[in-house]
Amino acid sequence: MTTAWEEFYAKTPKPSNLDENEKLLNQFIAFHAKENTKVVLVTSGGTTVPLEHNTVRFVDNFSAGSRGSISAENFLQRHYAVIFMYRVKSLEPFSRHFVGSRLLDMLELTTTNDTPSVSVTPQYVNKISDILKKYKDSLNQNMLLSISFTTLSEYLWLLRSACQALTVLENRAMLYLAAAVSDFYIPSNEMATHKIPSDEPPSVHLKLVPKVLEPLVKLWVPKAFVISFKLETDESILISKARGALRKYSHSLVIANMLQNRREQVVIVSKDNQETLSLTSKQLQNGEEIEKYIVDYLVEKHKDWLDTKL
Ligand code: PAZ
Repeated sequence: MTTAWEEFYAKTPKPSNLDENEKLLNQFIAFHAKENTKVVLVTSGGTTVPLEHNTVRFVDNFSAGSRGSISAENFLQRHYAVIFMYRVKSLEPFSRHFVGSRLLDMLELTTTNDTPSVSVTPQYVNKISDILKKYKDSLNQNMLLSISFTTLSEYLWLLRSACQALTVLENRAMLYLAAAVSDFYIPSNEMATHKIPSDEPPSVHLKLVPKVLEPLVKLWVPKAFVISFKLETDESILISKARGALRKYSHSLVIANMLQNRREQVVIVSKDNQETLSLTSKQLQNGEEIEKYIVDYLVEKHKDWLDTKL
């Protein structure tokens, strides 16, 4: 019998740039297989579900990409090579520090004899050069590969390809699945071709997205250290949902977070334990980010787990 996820891939056309992305993934992973580096796949940002093939409208999933982009920087800091799989226009490592008009606010314009010149305001030179150095180093040392998606189907195709490419690294691969992935979608063969007319209320029939964590853990990267995320708005069901996911998919850890306080608290749930990581209001005021503590925790857990595989 065909499973829901097999049916999804059989019926959903693959993205036109998938072959190119697979090439980049294979080159990056082959390099790190030789170097013996640990590699983490960080997924980040929300997926869209188009309502029309010629898309004017879509349903979007909430996520700015903060969790993923901050975590990616912290994994690099801990010497992991990072595959950053992100939603187009969501936050990216390093450039996230300069979004909106922040970069412009750090620059000065002077004009001498009608000739304009631009420089960094002295108080920001250290900050910019520090971030720029880390960014350039991560590219020059081939430690960061960024690949992007927008729609749910692009995400699911890319995720499978990334997982399959990571198999060669066996236990050295970590998956950090922070993207906010749609639970509902319209199958390609049921989607309107053109813009849905607005002369009467449309009837939109959404189907459940197949839970790909199951084949991911069992078939695509069975030896990897896999961490999924669980986002809820009702605290009373958060931990039971996280435990339910662990029971169902038997992966390594679930990071449970509430929409309302996700920047300051997460609970890391394992089969027989749960640990709360939180920031004090003073730490928050000082600009500390919880992702540093999450990544430190995971790096240690990955190390302990690798030791059990020797
Ligand atoms: O990207 P962001 O920092 O705004 O939000 C991060 C998050 C809440 C999307 C992430 O921590 C998360 O829980 N991702 C999984 C969401 C889900 O349960 O589908």
